[in-house]
Amino acid sequence: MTRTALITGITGQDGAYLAKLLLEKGYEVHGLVARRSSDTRWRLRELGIEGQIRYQEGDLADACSIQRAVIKSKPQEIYNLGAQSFVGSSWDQPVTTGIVGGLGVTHVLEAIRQFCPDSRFYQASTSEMFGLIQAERQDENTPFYPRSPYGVAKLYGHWITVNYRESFGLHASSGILFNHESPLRGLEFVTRKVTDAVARIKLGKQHELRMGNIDAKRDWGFAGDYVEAMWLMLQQDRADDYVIATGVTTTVRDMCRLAFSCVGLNYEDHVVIDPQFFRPAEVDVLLGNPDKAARQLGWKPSTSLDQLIGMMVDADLFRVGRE
Ligand code: NAP
Ligand code: G4F
Repeated sequence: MTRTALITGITGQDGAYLAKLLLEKGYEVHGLVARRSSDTRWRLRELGIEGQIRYQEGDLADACSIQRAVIKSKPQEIYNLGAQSFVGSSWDQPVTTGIVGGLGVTHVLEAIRQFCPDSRFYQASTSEMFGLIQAERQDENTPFYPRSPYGVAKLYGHWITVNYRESFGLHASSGILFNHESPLRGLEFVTRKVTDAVARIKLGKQHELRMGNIDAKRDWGFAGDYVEAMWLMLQQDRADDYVIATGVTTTVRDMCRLAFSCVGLNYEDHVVIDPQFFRPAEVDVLLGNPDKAARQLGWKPSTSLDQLIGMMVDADLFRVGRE
């Protein structure tokens, strides 16, 4: 029998890769799309799946629209990926970030509780919840210490997921995913900002790249690998929480070095440090321990940072070259 999934945030990086994965597995895929004045489906087009999705209009801030989407799609699996996901903007839009990324989770869980209690639920939690890290390598037992309105909102989303699992027996899992990137990453995030600039500088369309704290360290993986982990979590008999990471951390500086070296350039000749890109509070270092996911889900990342950045630089060279 065909399985049905509902994805919130389907127009985002992860939503697009997850939709493709589920379609390949034979799912009927419904996607929640918020009303916007401009086109948001470019990633789905890029992956050649725009016409295969059943769109449900709705907004995570609007509980009625979430209920309607759940009732209409009757999903066996619900992946809640919708959020204002850019940490930097969360200080400028703290309330929206909290309503969508925090309370919005409760809107979805309540709709499940009332209309489809047997559905399985995935919550897009984040390593940003670790913030000011309390252990050198962060795992499922590491205490949280969020450092941004985004991290605080996501922590609410994480705990309400755990709470609905424990209170009502919902099959609700939380994936604590570390940074994951791809050629479909938004241009505001640091890897894509860098690979786009590398392409522009190489092709003579830009000369310098203005950056913030390049001493920050992140555990970066490939989004295509990480959506596999989301799906695996919902195939388990028991819902649980999992850290998904590569177990390797790298400075933004070294990621820049790597990206510029892909086109034979030296990052030091082009990167300019600009205070406007520093944050009110920084997450200095993230390093995940994905052992539980390896053990229980059989999940392992398949893409190194070198391969990932190389793939992103190639895609940006191709795109910028055609502009
Ligand atoms: P993304 O590219 O920024 O996508 C965010 C998605 O959320 C978009 O589809 C956006 O729709 C949707 N959205 C925003 N506000 C909404 C609202 N009010 N109602 C309904 N949908 C709304 O993010 P991503 O990188 O794919 O990440 C997916 C999820 O994983 C997010 O929750 C993020 O916080 C979390 N996460 C990401 C990472 C990472 O490294 N990528 C790591 C850990 C956790 P529009 O296109 O209409 O704006
Ligand atoms: O790429 P970023 O903006 O990602 P950040 O803040 O780590 O958040 C991403 O990963 C989280 C998982 O840990 C997700 F939950 C979240 O939704 C998002 O996907 O910044 C990475 C690092 C930061 O330390 C930032 O200060 O890069 C540093 N950085 C230095 N210069 C910069 C810049 N970040 C951006 N965006 N732009 C810069 O110019």
